[in-house]
Amino acid sequence: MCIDDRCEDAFPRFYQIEISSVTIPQGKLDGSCWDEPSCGAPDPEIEIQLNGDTVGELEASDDMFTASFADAIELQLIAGSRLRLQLEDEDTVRDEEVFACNFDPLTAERIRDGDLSCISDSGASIEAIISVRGGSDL
Ligand SMILES: [Ca+2]
Ligand SMILES: [Ca+2]
Repeated sequence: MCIDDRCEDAFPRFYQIEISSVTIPQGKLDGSCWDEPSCGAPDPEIEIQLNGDTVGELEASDDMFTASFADAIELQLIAGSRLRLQLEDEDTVRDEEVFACNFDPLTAERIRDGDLSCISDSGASIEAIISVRGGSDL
């Protein structure tokens, strides 16, 4: 991949993933509420899985249908890595999965594009970008 006229292999390399925003539908697929009592709004959380292992979690404020995440996750990626961005409603006992973006594998083309966003039929969405850690300092 090429950054500022310098071209290097895309893998292995450190990348950072930023979640710019997420949207959670008003109810679950079966029509029930995210949180009881009183049909509370969900508590957005992003779990990042690499090759099936959880490698990072980002939490937003509680009780929101849309959220953004200030922190970024840094990951070392090798060729053929499977990346999953899982949007959840954080719960006391067990978090509820809302929706996930899967990249199997995460390709150099996708990284060059920089966009890891995806959207579900039910209206859930994750807007995410991936960039080389340190950006133009390479
Ligand atoms: Ca819940
Ligand atoms: Ca919750």
